[in-house]
Amino acid sequence: MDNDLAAKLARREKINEGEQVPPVVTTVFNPYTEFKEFTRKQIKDFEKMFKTYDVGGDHFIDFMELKLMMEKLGAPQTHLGLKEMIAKVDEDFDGKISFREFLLIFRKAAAGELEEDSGLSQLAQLTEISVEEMGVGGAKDFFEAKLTSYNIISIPKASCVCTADDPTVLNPLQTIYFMVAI
Ligand SMILES: [Ca+2]
Repeated sequence: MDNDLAAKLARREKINEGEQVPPVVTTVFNPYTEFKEFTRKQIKDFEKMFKTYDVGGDHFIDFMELKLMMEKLGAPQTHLGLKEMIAKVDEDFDGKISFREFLLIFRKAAAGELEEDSGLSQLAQLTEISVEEMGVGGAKDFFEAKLTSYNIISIPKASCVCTADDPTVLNPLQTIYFMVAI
């Protein structure tokens, strides 16, 4: 049984026994209180950046989006390198980067916790430069162009981008849906 369900059942049991039980508070991630080391402006900028790279708009940066992001930043990573980048901040083990996990990259960078020249350290350094240079709109254009080129060039050879045993990578058919959805 998952913890949430167990907690709910335990609470229901207490209510049935006539006990006073405080209401269950659902914790919503609040970047401003959880990441107090960043200014509101910085968090807004991180959020814009995150949304730019979250091409699919599902509030996560997944493997393929991270791959494109690193290419865009001029620091393309190997398949294994990308996996390692995600693993370093993937606190909920879902194989993709939430906005909270994205902020962890910059927290770790600021705290000097990232290995020099590691993928995440490059990401932290390069995103700052890239947003200043081209603005978020420019990055978005790049992704759209990139996806169009995937449409033309990569689909016939999709097997080289997609690994059958890798659930986080889209298969060619899903890639088509993914692009249509945009
Ligand atoms: Ca995650």
